Amino acid sequence: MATLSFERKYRIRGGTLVGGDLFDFWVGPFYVGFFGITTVFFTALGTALILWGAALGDTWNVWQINIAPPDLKYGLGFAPLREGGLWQIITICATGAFVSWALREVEICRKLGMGLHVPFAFSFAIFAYVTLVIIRPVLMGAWGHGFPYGILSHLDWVSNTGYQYLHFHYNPAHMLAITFFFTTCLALSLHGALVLSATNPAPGETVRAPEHEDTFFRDTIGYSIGTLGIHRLGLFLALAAVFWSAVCIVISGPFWTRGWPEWWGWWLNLPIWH
Ligand code: UQ2
Repeated sequence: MATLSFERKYRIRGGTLVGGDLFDFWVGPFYVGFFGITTVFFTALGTALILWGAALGDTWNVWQINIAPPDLKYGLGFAPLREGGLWQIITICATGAFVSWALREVEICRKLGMGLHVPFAFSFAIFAYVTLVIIRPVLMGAWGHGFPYGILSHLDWVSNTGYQYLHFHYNPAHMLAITFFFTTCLALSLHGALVLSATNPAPGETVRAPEHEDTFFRDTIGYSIGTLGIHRLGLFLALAAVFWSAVCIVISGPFWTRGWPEWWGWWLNLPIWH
């Protein structure tokens, strides 16, 4: 079915979560909806505040621009705009824009009669960001524990935060997250290579169907996870990587304040060694 005739069938009223029919319209190819309005609002305000924060700084070098969170002395209160208050409002705008975008995805899924897998997956990315700039700072009692908004400055924050716990690679949740990131890469490279090898053959060769893909993996490793299965596995691996990333940082500080190598003392202290 051509895209335009398909859209005539599905570009229909309804499926909105709030606002009824009021925002249930399109602008060109884009669905608007209540959450399209809130996305544009938070994005425009947040971007303007980032530009303001950059203008208050002492450089326009894109690598060095930095908008820092408040000093720890402000705790969980509001800080003056120039002393982290901008960072606080930008964080509200960013969270508002991300959540609005996820809910707009939900409305579009409902119109199309699709599952909610895409907004569900996006919610994990939002969760990871919210963990860094809201959940962990609240658990530690100060907005100053959030990361600064700047290209090099946020890298410095990651490095410094890691070294605060001596050696972050000994954090068990960090180990799990990295393993899931690597396995995600393995799964996508296997999948992308397999699909291209079957559907994009050399000139003169015929395109192959999924039974050839199954057969390739049955012949090489005795098992094929299947065309639906590889996508379920890929979604699981990617979401697990993001989930354990959020866990590894939220336990650092709120639940473990010493170096991560020391955490493994429980293993060294098992009675079986004595
Ligand atoms: C597969 C299959 C696909 C695939 C891939 C496999 C026809 C087009 C990549 C093979 C994947 C397996 C065996 C799982 C590997 C496990 C991990 C943890 C990486 O069988 O079905 O569909 O793309």
